Amino acid sequence: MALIVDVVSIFPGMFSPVLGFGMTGRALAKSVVELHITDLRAHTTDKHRSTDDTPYGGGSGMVMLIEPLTRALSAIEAVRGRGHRMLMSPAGRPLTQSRVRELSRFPHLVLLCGRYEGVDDRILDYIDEEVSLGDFVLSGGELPAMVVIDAIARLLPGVLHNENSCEDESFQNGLLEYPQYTRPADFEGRAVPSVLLSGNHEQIRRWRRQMSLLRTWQRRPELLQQMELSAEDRGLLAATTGRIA
Ligand code: 9D3
Repeated sequence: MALIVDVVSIFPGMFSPVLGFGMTGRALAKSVVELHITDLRAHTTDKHRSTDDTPYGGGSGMVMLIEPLTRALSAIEAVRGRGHRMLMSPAGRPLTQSRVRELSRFPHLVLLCGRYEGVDDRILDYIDEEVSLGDFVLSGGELPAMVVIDAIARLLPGVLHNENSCEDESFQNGLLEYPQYTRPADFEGRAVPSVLLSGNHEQIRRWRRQMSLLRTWQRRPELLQQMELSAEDRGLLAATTGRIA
């Protein structure tokens, strides 16, 4: 069963040039994801085909009109059902890998992309959740919608070449990834760590785990705080940070 994804945007042309490549391109080609782009302007009713207007109460910027948005939602519902409706919004809940995993289990997602300074707040009664990518300002919800689609598509069965390479990735296990290398073994005097050329798979496993722990400790200490370290993990980390386990 394919995941159906509807997107509503005033820039419908942004999506296929980006999503047509790589893993999302493969998901679309294999019909693992069924993507439907709705041009919001097709659901406007005035002669100027307006999708926004000035805010009540004054102030700078424009606000997206609720009517074209809810008309687009109704048109989608009439054809493919209601779906799980998500508004891309800087005021939303920040996306996490665990939420991405949950979203990948819905049969039908409807992503609304805002532009301008925001959307008429009454839209909240017509959607199921607001999703943000984090605390930085973009010019619209289109890139976030594509990020959501990319993050979900790569989890769906039949999209990844190597189904296992999803398993031990960073965030899946709560740690940052260990450093990786490929040829040459020496590049401008920078040698690949010798353990990786040793053929000792138990030593390699321990070294990789240790590097994951060290990098997380150095760069994302809050991730370590949240997790329960095994006795081996505490030993490996202590041995490389010089702190006691
Ligand atoms: C003046 C206050 N601004 C909020 C920080 C208004 C505003 C700016 C930019 C409202 C919307 C936008 C467009 N951004 C998105 O639609 C958006 C977004 C983002 O800007 N950052 C992170 N995640 C997202 S999801 C959608």
